[in-house]
Amino acid sequence: MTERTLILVKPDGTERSLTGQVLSRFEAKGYTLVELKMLTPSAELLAEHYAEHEGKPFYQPLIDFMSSGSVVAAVFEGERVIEGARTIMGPSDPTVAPAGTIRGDLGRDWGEDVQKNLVHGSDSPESAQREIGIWFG
Ligand code: IDP
Ligand code: MG
Repeated sequence: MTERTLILVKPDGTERSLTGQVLSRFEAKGYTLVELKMLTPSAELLAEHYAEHEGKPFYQPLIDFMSSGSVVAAVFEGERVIEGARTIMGPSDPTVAPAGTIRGDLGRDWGEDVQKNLVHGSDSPESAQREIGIWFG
């Protein structure tokens, strides 16, 4: 099967009415949208999703932020979509994310304990399979 990745439009993205702009970048690149839904995720779901970050200083602020509003969860499909989506997103810190990336063009630092950077994308085939199971299983 063609590669798949989990994309999330985070609560800052839905709150700022940027859902369409964020998703359109993956579509415009040529990847295929195969699953889509909107929800306010529970702390339990987010603890599973972000298990690798437990114990880090930004962990609880991250869980609080991600459960604070609507999240749009999507699955995109295509050859090398995991790597390609990460390129489109840009690095985690929106202040230094290059222009042309989602985080670089649409994100900024808001002086909070967690970086609000609009979008999540799986970082490996193992993560993608695990995360798609969590959000769409
Ligand atoms: P990623 O989303 O680019 O894969 P991760 O390292 O997996 O970045 O971190 C998950 C999320 O946690 C980030 O997208 C960001 O919202 C937040 N985060 C990561 N590192 C920091 C940090 O050093 N300070 C504040 N928030 C952070
Ligand atoms: Mg990550």
